[in-house]
Amino acid sequence: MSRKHVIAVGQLGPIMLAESKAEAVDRMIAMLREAHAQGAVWIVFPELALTTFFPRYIYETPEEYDRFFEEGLPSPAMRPLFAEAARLGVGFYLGYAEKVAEGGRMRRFNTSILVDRDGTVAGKYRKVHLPGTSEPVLKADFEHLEKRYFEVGDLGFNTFDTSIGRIGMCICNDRRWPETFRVMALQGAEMFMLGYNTPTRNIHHPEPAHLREFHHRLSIEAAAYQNGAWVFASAKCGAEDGFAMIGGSAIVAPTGESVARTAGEADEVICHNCDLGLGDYIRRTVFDFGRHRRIEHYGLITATTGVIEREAAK
Ligand code: CDV
Repeated sequence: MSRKHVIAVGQLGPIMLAESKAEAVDRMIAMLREAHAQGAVWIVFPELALTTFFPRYIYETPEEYDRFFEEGLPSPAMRPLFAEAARLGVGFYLGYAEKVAEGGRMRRFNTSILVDRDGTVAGKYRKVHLPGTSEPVLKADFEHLEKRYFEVGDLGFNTFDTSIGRIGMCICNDRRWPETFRVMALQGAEMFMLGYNTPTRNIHHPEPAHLREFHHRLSIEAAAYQNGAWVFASAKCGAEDGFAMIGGSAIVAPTGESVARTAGEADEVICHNCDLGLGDYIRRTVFDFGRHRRIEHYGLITATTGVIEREAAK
């Protein structure tokens, strides 16, 4: 069986607060069709792809923010996308805000799904590394309140066997953490798919703007190489009601090289004919985990979160 597939990334330009989910879905369907016309069998859409990046705003009650969330799979808003993707035989990754009744209470997560080429849901992931705060910082003209609106994901970093191969998922900030990818690579992930919304300005520290895109690229290229797997990273970007977010959506080969990148900050499709065998030599040689990993020295990775305090030497 051929292990080559044309896979696409469907970057979204800005979605304004006033824009409807139906409009966002129409834009994704247009990109789905474009990807299909280029021979793609799968397309990766961004994090929270149905609405503006609402965690930048302060809302007090669920009555105010529940309009950004989806219930059920497919949710009513997603149905046209599911239908068109199944008709074309194109699988997809989609990020959305999930609201679900579980354990006798209402829960909310920053979630992504994999939908296979026949329209069946092949996997679900709930974002683990939630950035920002739960209370407003109030020093900036926008906030990053993911910890206010979402619970930490409870599904772990799994991999999913699909019609095109074994896929692992993560979301935005997760890509900055090497643990994310290694856990999935240890389960044989051949592809990592992720969406992101990365504000151009770091509200926690006055960082030069160019570093935002550099750190994004550094993270996904390192993840691909260090795990011998493909990375597909899809931005929602541009200025949403004046709040700028980086573009730089990319397809990264297991060699760590970006083989396709978006050029702008609008809706844009990039595709690449991906050889899933390309990472085999990396996983057989320098990153042959079974031969070279030294887990007896990695205990601290799961034993502590922060740096261990040590008395200063006299
Ligand atoms: N949506 C995100 O997770 N954004 C973060 C920002 C806050 C740094 C990111 O890692 O891109």
